[in-house]
Amino acid sequence: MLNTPLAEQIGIVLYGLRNSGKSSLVNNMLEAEISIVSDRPGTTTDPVVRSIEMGPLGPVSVTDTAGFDDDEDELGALRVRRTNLRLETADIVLFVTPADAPPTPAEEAVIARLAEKKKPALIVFTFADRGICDEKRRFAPHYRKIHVDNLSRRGIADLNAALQSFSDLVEREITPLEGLVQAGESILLVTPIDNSAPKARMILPQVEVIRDILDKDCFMSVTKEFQLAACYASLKDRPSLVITDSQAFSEVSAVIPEDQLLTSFSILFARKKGDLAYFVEGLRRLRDVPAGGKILILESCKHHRVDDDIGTVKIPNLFRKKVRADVSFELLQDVPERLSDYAFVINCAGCMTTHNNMMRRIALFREVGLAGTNYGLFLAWAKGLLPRALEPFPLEHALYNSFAGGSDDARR
Ligand SMILES: Nc1nc2c(ncn2[C@@H]2O[C@H](COP(=O)(O)OP(=O)(O)OP(=O)(O)O)[C@@H](O)[C@H]2O)c(=O)[nH]1
Ligand SMILES: [Mg+2]
Repeated sequence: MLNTPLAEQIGIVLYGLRNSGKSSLVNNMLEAEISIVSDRPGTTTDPVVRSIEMGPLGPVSVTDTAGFDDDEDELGALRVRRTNLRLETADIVLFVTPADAPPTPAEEAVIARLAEKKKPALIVFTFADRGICDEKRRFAPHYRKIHVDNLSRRGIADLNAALQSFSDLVEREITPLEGLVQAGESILLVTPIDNSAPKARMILPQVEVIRDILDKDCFMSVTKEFQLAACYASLKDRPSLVITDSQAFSEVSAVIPEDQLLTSFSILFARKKGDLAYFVEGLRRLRDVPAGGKILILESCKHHRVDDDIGTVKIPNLFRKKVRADVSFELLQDVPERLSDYAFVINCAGCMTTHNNMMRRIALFREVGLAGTNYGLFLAWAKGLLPRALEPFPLEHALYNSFAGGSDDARR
């Protein structure tokens, strides 16, 4: 389980008022003293995340959060914003509330929001040792309730069993080649090995694609770009799909026949991690970015930045060159509150986040009509790899051609 990247895990988030017993519940669920428990309200300040294997749900991450009523000062308000963001991106919410206290208006409002968003959730009535008050009996009628006494651990087994009922609800990420290849087909991979390649190993997208090819009972050839012509000529049957690293796309495209299906690892992962149609549609809207517009670069993790860092250097430079120069950029790791401040959003490749997470971000952008794309699609567009790299995806290919006029270049 510890080898499963966080991105592949189902995210369970505990949400509730201060002192409602969230941290006690996390410790009981994980059978470990992970979170500090005390009777002082506001004990948990930053989200605490732990992984655990949970039957049919597989590996899950459980996140303990700060109470959502911790907003008395500026720091508290910041914590609440952080907690709320966890709520948005949760796969399953455990709404924690003491059985013996009437629901507060804030709690009622959260339940209404969860219902509106159709968020999978369970209500956990903590302090069950004190009995349940009448108002709580009528609380959140459409949700399943589990009664837990954190002191004796009564109800924890019921909670774990109830969580298993979500195994159907939880959408799993597609594999890189899902729906693209059939058993018995051959695939050709082009993987340049240059100075930026890690020593003695392949990068994660390549490894995942290789594994998926084997899982799908297909077979493959793998070559560096400068041996592609020889490799291609040596193949008895033509591969059903050629997948290349984006940086070698133009070279590969020139070497193999025009009617040979070709795409890039990053486009496969844009589809796996997000909504390819939204990312493609965003390319059309690049021409609407106004003078002085603010471009949001939204990443999912903090990583070590190199000199030509993609989010802070590469993408802004290309944007200024290919779209317009008179714009500003802001790089964030979380969706900001005022999305209306931005003219366009470019999402990272999402290696460290889940498909669900990315889809929820996209739903927020759609809600306010914010157009966007992701790193892979933007780079493919800017380097003139479209529409060819979209040919294996007929719908998105047609969408792109509908505004790019079938030309190889939708750029102005
Ligand atoms: N009797 C009883 N006490 C509980 C129960 N759950 C938690 N407590 C106590 O309530 C207090 C608060 O519990 P925490 O688990 O720290 O609550 P929290 O929701 O994490 O609080 P914050 O981090 O401040 O938001 C502690 O003193 C716990 O021992 C329960 O089911 N029954
Ligand atoms: Mg706590």
